[in-house]
Amino acid sequence: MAVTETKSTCCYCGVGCGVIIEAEAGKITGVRGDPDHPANFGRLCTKGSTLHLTAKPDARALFPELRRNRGELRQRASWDEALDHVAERFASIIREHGPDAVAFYISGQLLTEDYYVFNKLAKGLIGTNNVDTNSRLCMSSAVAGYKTTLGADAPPACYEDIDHTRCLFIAGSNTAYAHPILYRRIEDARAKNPDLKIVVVDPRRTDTAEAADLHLPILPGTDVALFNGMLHLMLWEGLLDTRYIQAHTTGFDALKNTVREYTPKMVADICGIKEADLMTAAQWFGTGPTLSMYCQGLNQSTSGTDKNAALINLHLATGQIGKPGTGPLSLTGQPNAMGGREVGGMATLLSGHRDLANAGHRAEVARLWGIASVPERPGKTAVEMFNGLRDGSIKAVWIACTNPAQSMPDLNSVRDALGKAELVVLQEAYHDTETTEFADVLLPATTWGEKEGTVTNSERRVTHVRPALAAPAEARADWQIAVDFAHRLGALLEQAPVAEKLFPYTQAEQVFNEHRETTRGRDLDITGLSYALLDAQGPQQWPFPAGASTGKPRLYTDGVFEQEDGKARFANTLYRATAEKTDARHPLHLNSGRLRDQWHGMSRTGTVAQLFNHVEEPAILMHANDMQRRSIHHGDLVKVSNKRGTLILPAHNSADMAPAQTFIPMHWGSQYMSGLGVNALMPSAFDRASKQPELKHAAVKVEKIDLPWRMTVMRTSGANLALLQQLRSLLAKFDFASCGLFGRGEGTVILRAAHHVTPDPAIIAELDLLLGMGDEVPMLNYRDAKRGISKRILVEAEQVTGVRLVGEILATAWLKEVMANGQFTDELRRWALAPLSSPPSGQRSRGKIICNCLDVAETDILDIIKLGGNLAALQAKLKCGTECGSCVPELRQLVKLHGKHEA
Ligand SMILES: Nc1nc2c(c(=O)[nH]1)N[C@H]1C(S)=C(S)[C@@H](COP(=O)(O)OP(=O)(O)OC[C@H]3O[C@@H](n4cnc5c(=O)[nH]c(N)nc54)[C@H](O)[C@@H]3O)O[C@H]1N2
Ligand SMILES: Nc1nc2c(c(=O)[nH]1)N[C@H]1C(S)=C(S)[C@@H](COP(=O)(O)OP(=O)(O)OC[C@H]3O[C@@H](n4cnc5c(=O)[nH]c(N)nc54)[C@H](O)[C@@H]3O)O[C@H]1N2
Ligand code: SF4
Ligand SMILES: [Mo]
Repeated sequence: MAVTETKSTCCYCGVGCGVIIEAEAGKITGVRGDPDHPANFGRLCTKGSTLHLTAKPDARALFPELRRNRGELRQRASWDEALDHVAERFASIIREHGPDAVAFYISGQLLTEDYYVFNKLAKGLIGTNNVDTNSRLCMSSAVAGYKTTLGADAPPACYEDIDHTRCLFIAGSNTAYAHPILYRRIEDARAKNPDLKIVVVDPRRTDTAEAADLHLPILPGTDVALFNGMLHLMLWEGLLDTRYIQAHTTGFDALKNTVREYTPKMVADICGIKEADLMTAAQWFGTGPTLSMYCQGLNQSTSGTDKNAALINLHLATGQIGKPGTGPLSLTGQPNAMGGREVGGMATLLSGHRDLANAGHRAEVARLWGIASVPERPGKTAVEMFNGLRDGSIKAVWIACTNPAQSMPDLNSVRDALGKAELVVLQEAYHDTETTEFADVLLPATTWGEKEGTVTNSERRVTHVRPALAAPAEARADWQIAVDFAHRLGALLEQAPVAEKLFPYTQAEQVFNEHRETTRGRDLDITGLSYALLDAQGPQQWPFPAGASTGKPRLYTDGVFEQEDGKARFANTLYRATAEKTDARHPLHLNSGRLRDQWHGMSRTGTVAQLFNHVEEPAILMHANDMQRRSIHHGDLVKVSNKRGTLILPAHNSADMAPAQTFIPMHWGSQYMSGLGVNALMPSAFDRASKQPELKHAAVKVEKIDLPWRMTVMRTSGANLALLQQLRSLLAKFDFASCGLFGRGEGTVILRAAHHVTPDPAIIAELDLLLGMGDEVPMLNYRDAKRGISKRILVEAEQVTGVRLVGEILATAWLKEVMANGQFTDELRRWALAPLSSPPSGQRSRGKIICNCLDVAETDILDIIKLGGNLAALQAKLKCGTECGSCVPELRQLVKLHGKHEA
């Protein structure tokens, strides 16, 4: 069978790397970076380079499923049954309660074509603006920040500016983890240009911060004060470009008045940083050329729009925009957050960067779509939409390509809302997510490697996404599902001809061509693009109007902005504290965000064993003093709580955290741990302008919790994913539990659990049955009932394939190594049958895997560093950091922390 190669994109982050997918006999067998793609020139990070390992049907949603009544289990159904049911329910709700009683909650991971069709379905056919997306949790403050200042939602800079800048100002972005291939470009630029200064603004000492020339560990939420304080200093130091301000902007005087108050002393106090550092930042920024990059540390905040605007103010005031090496470059999170904004797939936007609130824009869109009007009433944004479901004003919700029961803030209310909804339709590529539990109808969607369409990355670059395989089983493309539904709903609403006319598409390309037309004459004009051109000339940046031969790498080079008078507007930004203050009862800040090797709710990355090797279990990161004060040791279980919820998980001591601050990764939800994950604790308070919720800050209490009964289970089976799926049903039966994979290849399933008493033996019996490690199975079995200790070791064909430790789990780390090796040794036999529970002496575990590509562990790395080795020595001896490079920032940090410093 011949191997086919298909050019496409990575489906993870907004860097938008090009990939070449290798497929053989109907299976994806490999992936590599596309050397011709201008986002990555052939490189991929740990997540991108393991994409082919996620292409397996085991965890996928493959057939439609339906339940007609709550309380029943969903049953497999045909597409006709499923879609007719949904159409009938939607039609009856719309007839009885009006179009605003239904809603669509979609995703920045959809392709532009998918997005376009959903938006048109809601606004064009049904007549509601209730279409919002997970981009509300992600980019809406960036959109609002750009629009209030520059007049249009367009990142003005490009990746190449990294090579031309002298000050890279990174705020609220852990680029090394979240946009790794962009970070590789930063490392390259630094190597080439020793004058390049990197400033990182982040309350946490992330790998990105660690590598910076200046880290400003500001207190959570104080960015506006910082940026205003920098402007204050730049003003006094004569670092402003007054000619630029005069010629190209308005509103400076009001802002000048405001920032007068932001004295260095006051700002240093608010932000918790040194005045001298503030001065350095202002000087470097003001001298420039300065390129800023920012992400969720700015966006996910009740002052997210102001944070964005206050940073853009600095670029305008210093004239650092529209020139090489300058500009405010908002990093988009999801692969197609930009595309979603382009088609206006949100409750407040319309196609082609138009505004819902603008009557002229509404008329234009209605004309383009050939309908009388588009609805005027603003739609509900994400948090409001789930509130609407809870209070009954919205009866039905259609969710596509996002997992709100895991990713929305204040999960207990969100789950309450989903439980109360009359109808929940979920269009998913994977079978088990936190949201699947609430779905009355599950519609199987195609995903990475199977879809066609386009995406736009952080630098406005559009790439043609191509399928390498046909759809598996009965899965269908997202846009096709929406089109099929539109025809059925149209018929029921006696609007069949309208629906036919609005949704004539049989190919993704037709959708693209229609979307293209809506951009004519707009800031993002792409009338010069086509699938054929993208295929022939590669990915292109917008604007790319008809007749152009290339897109525009930079915007506003002429100093003319998208505001009516052509001038950019300074926003008069005032610092406001975060919505939720810490106090005596909830004294700690809770922050959250991403890990290097996991993606959001882990439906995809959670199927790949090696992606757990870097960080294997959920934990709350804390400062040593905060732990000490509470008598918490590294690894102890703690209870984290506030008025919205509770979460039990291990506490880890982390030098990255400032006192009184804690961090929980966003990835673990109820599919991978007991409890709902960090969003049980996050507030749904949102920014007034952008409606983006504050997912980066909550006030919490942390207490040590004593759960004496402990268990670790590990099993290598031929059907890991199926086992993982079954184990999930047991997670909630323990006070604490987490499950996942580890190792290489298919890896090993692991379940850790703790409970305040010995659990019901029936639960353990059920577990044993799932594991195939019941009493009837011959295996090594040591039991000390008095001490409550038991050890079971399953050996199959000379390989250790199962371990179950109860009561005492000290040997877990060692046994993980044993399992990963597989080899059954005498030493293991002796240990298994002895009362001893700690690992045999001299046995150490490899610890965290730092280099995922070459499987290099922390312990081996530290050995070399302690002998005086530097990064080059590590790369030469262990080869770590020589493949995708994602671990290089961490290797540098380890050398810095543990190396022998030259005297
Ligand atoms: N590995 C990985 N990469 C991803 C993703 C993933 O799931 N996994 N998701 C993608 C998506 S959708 C997104 S949106 C991006 C997000 O990319 P990033 O925004 O870079 O990632 P986060 O970890 O969410 O948050 C960034 C930093 O904001 C800091 N922060 C918290 N509060 C504040 C504050 O008040 N001020 C400032 N200045 N900083 C603060 C946090 O400490 C954190 O280090 O990542 C994308 N890339
Ligand atoms: N505490 C906290 N919460 C956060 C954040 C944070 O920093 N902290 N970040 C927020 C941000 S920035 C974001 S972007 C959100 C992300 O939150 P979500 O959007 O909920 O995250 P994902 O897990 O990526 O969900 C995408 C879903 O789509 C499915 N899927 C994959 N491909 C396809 C496809 O082609 N079609 C369809 N129909 N389905 C598909 C996947 O299986 C997955 O379940 O989380 C937000 N929540
Ligand atoms: S940086 Fe990594 S996750 Fe992001 S697009 Fe590139 S390969 Fe994918
Ligand atoms: Mo995001």
